[in-house]
Amino acid sequence: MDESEIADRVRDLKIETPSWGYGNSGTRFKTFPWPGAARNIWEKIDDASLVNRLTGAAPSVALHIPWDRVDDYGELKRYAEGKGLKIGAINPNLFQDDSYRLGSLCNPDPAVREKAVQHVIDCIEICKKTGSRVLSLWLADGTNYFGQDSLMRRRRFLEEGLEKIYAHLPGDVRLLIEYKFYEPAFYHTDIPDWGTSYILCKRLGSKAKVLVDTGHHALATNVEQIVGTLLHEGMLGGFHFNSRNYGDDDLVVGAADPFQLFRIFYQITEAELSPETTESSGARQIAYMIDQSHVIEDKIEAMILSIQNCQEALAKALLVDRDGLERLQRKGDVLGAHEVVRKAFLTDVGAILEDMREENGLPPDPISAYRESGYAERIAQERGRAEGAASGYPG
Ligand code: PSV
Ligand code: MN
Repeated sequence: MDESEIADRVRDLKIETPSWGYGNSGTRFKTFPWPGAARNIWEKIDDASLVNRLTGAAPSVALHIPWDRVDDYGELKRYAEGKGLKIGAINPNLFQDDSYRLGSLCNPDPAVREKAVQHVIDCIEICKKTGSRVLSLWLADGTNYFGQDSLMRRRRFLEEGLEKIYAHLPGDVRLLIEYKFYEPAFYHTDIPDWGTSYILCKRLGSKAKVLVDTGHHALATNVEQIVGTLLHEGMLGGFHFNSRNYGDDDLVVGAADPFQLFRIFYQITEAELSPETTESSGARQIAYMIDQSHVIEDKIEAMILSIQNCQEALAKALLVDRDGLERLQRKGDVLGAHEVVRKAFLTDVGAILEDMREENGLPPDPISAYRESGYAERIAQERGRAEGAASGYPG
């Protein structure tokens, strides 16, 4: 692929940023108030809008309900549109109510299960009011001790709840089901892995797809293989991008392991560019989303850097000489084939990205543009330091 084709494809990559990444958040040890951190959804939209203006790549913002609850969602939609943004995925919060101690959709108490289903249905209404096309579901459900509850009974409850939710989905809204192998539950989680999420989605129907959060796997899991498998099955709905060294660290995308991010994007480009899989893989419908919580770093800069790292990984993946690689693969030239992808990864794509940005009227170096804009100083002065977590997670 030549440089101008690479630039065009990278320009088309749109990545959603999460409202909660703009507010204060912390660890279970401490939430450090960041000067100027957004205190409410309106300020989060202001910050997301700046990220979009500087990168040209983040035209939507995900909401978490109730953290971002407002009285008038039509007004919120119009406010976002006035700032050049769309409302993206709606994330129902099924983990912060006292009644969810033993779970939400899998709770042993039918009244709690019903309440959880109703909350998700309310969020579907928010999708309709905001024009959102994605309902993104993550459950904190699980148990801490063997024997605490019946795993199979919980599974039946889960299926029943999801069926009720799915029945309310409008035709143009997709349900993305996220998995996570631990935390906050420590013995089992009810949707631990992509396979469970896949089975649940398959039972529901074609509007349900799997959401891969890159931080939700055991260490040493081959995440790009999961991505490839889901693309093969046409079941990859979207990503929550972030990076991690240990657990679900929610660090800047590509910071901990840029090579893994490249390997993930390579799978996507392979599915997109092979005529046999372009359509069947659903690669063009993938919802690219960031899911980060910034504890000690500048939240806006972290978001810009995450987007740049995705663009870089995609550009490098597109550099791979596919025909040459396939010839070497078929010949069984193990290290020859490896060298093709390694070379692409090690190529500096900075100039391609800078030219692409300039051609599209964007600052060639969005981070410097942000640092020089005075925005951080201005919001620090106007908003001050809000105590506690604005997002409500964790705090
Ligand atoms: C859970 O760890 C998760 O990845 C889910 O996507 C949540 O909605 C998100 O983090 C924010 O808490
Ligand atoms: Mn996530």
